[in-house]
Amino acid sequence: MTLDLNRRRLLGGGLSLGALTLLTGCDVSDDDAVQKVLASFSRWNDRVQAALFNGQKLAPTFPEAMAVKDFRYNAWYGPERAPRLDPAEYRLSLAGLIADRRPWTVEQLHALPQMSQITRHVCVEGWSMIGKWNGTPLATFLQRVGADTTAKYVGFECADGYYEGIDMATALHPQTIMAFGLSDETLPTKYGFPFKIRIPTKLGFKNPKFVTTIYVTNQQPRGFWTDRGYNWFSGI
Ligand SMILES: Nc1nc2c(c(=O)[nH]1)N[C@H]1C(S)=C(S)[C@@H](COP(=O)(O)O)O[C@H]1N2
Ligand SMILES: [Mo]
Repeated sequence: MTLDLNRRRLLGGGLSLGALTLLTGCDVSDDDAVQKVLASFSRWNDRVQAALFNGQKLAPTFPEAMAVKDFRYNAWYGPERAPRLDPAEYRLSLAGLIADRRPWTVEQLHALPQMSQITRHVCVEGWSMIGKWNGTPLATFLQRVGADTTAKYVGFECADGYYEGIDMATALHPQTIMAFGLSDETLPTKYGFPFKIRIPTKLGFKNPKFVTTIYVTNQQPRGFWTDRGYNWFSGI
């Protein structure tokens, strides 16, 4: 399933995991195929990927019956060490190029308009899984707080010390959500309570959990796994 550069150029921003499946006949749920997709992600230079990213092209969605209820947990430590954030104490901090930087409570966050998505999460460790997440488009939230959406990036800091950042086109993408629920239930502790940023156009590690700060900036935010050698863009 080697796609040469010209074919990649032809595919342009339309290249998705679904398209790769069709073109290559590889089932991306197959671990070996996932590895090959991942290898092609890394070979592809960040800048080219960002330029080709189409802000409106949707990641594949799946029927409800394909959503896995017992979702796989992942972090660099075991689930028993996942931060337990007290819903009464928790506050989401806002920083950077945002007009209204008042902190948000869980109650306020849960009152935001919500949608659901059934999409595939792909982890660089070579597994993928379809899940159902409920939440608010990050674009809706950014507009609500008066974020400068002409800025280049949105960054995230997490209760476990993790950190990530995305370009504004990805932040405003209609499938990029603040996920408050998984499998129609409140997002459990280990999956990122009170919310994770769910981005089906990105690899799993660009989906930060236990988010405690959202900031808007023109400087490219660092990423936990990018600092450890993975591509910053890591998307489709
Ligand atoms: N805060 C935080 N977010 C994180 C991670 C982490 O270690 N800490 N791991 C990332 C990785 S590598 C993956 S695959 C997903 C796993 O999310 P899940 O536990 O909901 O499957 O979370 C991502 N977000
Ligand atoms: Mo991952």
